[in-house]
Amino acid sequence: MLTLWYSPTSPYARKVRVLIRECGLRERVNEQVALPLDDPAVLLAANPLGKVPALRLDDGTVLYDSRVICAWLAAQGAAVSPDSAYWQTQRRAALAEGVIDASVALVMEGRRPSPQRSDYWIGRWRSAIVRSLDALEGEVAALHEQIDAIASAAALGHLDLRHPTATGVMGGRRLRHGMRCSHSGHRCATPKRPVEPQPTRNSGRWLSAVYERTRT
Ligand SMILES: N[C@@H](CCC(=O)N[C@@H](CS)C(=O)NCC(=O)O)C(=O)O
Repeated sequence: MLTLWYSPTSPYARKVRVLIRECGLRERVNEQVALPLDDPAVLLAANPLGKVPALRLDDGTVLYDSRVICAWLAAQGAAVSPDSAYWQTQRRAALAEGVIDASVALVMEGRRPSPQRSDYWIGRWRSAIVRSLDALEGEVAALHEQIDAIASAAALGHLDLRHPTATGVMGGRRLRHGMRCSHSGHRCATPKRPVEPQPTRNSGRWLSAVYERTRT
């Protein structure tokens, strides 16, 4: 049985729920309400961005965001559909893109006159970034030369560019290390003494080059 976490008013979730019905998959999906602003533990565990919708598949893996879920649903009837690795790559790309969204939102919020700034949203975006960098760090070995790795490098590059004093707080140390990206303002370099397991297949040099390109 698939599980979809959704909020009744979310247009992203609604899109997914309509497609579930259009694809004739309603019987296969257990739809569970999860109100994101309440930070339900089950949703945070499913999606470190803390957003709905999120879809747990039969094998226990989870997909988000709504575009990835919709693409997966649409592929279910197809004679040939991409394998699980493809969907997890798309899901990681969505995770990194969510970090970018939160990082950009923090910049925009910072440009508002201070009485108009929302500590509540600043706190939510920061928490989402911390959780998501943690999750990406846990998967650094899976970041190959694909869109998820590019989006992760772009996310780190934006965090370093726009929040240079906060990157330590927001984390990503192991992710940077795995991707061999240095912290705020320095060239990406291979660390002198590796202290963390290195990714099995990805090319640190390639990722460093991508990261550098996000900084120019
Ligand atoms: N790009 C995401 C956007 C999902 C999204 O922003 N969902 C909102 C509900 S409409 C949410 O969960 N917000 C919680 C938050 O921003 O912390 C998608 O397509 O699924």
